[in-house]
Amino acid sequence: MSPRARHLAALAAAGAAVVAFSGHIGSPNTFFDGDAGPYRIHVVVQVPPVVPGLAEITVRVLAGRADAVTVRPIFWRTGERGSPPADPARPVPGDPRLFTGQLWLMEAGTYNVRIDVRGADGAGAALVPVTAAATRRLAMQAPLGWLLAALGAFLAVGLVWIVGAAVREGGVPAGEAPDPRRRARARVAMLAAAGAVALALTGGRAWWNRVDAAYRRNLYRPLAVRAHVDARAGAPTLTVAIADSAWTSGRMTPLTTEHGKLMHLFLVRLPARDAFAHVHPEPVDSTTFRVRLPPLPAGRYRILADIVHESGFAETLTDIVEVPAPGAATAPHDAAAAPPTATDPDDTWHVGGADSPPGALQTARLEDGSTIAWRHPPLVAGRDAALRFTVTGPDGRPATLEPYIGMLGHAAVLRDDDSVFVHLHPMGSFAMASRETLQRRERGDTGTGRWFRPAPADPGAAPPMAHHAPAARPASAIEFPFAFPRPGDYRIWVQVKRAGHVLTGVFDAHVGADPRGGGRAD
Ligand SMILES: [Cu+2]
Repeated sequence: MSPRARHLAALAAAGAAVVAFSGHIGSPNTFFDGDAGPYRIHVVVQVPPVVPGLAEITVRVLAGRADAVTVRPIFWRTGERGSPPADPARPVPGDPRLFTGQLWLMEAGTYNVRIDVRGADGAGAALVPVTAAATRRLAMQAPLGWLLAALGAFLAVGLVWIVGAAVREGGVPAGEAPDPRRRARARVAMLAAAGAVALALTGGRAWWNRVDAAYRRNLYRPLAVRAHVDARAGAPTLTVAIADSAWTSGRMTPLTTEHGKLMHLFLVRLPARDAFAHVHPEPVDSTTFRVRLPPLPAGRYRILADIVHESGFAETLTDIVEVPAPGAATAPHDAAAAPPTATDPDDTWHVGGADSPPGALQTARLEDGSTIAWRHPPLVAGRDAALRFTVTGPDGRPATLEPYIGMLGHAAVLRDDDSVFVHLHPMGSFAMASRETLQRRERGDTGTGRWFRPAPADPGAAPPMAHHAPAARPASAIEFPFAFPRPGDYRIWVQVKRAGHVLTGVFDAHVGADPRGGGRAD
């Protein structure tokens, strides 16, 4: 089938539409801030409503004299050699620093979008991972269904009628009536035509149902997990088990590390969202992860676990757990398993809500007496605007931030109904590991070849195409490229590190609807 025909078939399948998925929940678009050689660029990839489908990409050149930008999607399995040539991105009239282009994403899975920038400052390239997956099947709207049914009936009846008229009156001179023999033949022909139409409709229906069933089978669902907390001897331990045949059957590529961890797990207390933790469970076996919990207040918690597969596919697994009161012993679920002995020094937690209500200037007090501030215009769904936070020390001077888990800052964004969750860092909204695994594949290395364990350090590895520029220079401000996908109320936990301590600032955001009607991503 040609790409176009497949595209049409995908569209035809029960009026189905797909949205691509970026490894987070409910926020499909990818944001990137980084370097393409001598140029500093900001990239937004709006993933297509169908796969195969067209992604919209905008590239803003923030620094450097650029005059040409090309974009190229590289699928993880086919690599650079099996990918289509680069397409030019067109400059936007009236804005010489903005370029837009379109990319065909032909298959569900992870792509590296290669962005090449050329101009007076030379040539540079950046890779932005984009994940496309079908996540939804839309029902056909009733009025459209009735309209199509009426048109179809008109065509079917019309075809039978035309066959009858052709046989009955085809050879009859104008003005003469057809004889009874012709009329009888016409009736037989109409019967045959009706039979043929009925067969074609039945066949079409079978084809339609088959395409629809295949589409439903391939709908993206995050891996199912089962999580529970054991509290023995005052050391509550969280166990997360991947309980999904897609994983246990070994059909998926193993996991790889993101910033040195196989799993980044966030806990948020329900319903008030007044307790938060960011922990890193360690693998116990091929399906089970375990971590000693920090001293969190008792209650029900939403867990959100970010993982990245070696295919570059990033996803967020979620469940709800009950954390017991300190000192309360629960019946152990798994008496044989010993709790982990060490606690990851990068595990952090914070108890408390936002210090200031949503507004143009919001501040939060941090544990060490410093202050984090967020100044922003009114927030609008779908509007691309970086979230920028500044940190001031207790002495009122700009604080010097240190990298925390490889990045100058981390932000966890959660909508009040849990329908949107994003883990942001200053480079953007994607998993760094998605890009690294695709680059490793590009060098001919298909993976670790070992079940599940993190890849060993690779001395032959080429340096990543864009370095972690924000972490290289001291700063008191951090910026996360992002656009809230939908209107609503969000809570944001911003994590920075200062003088060796990880500090968490909590903010509430009220996001309005785009008056032009955009910003819908559900
Ligand atoms: Cu983490």
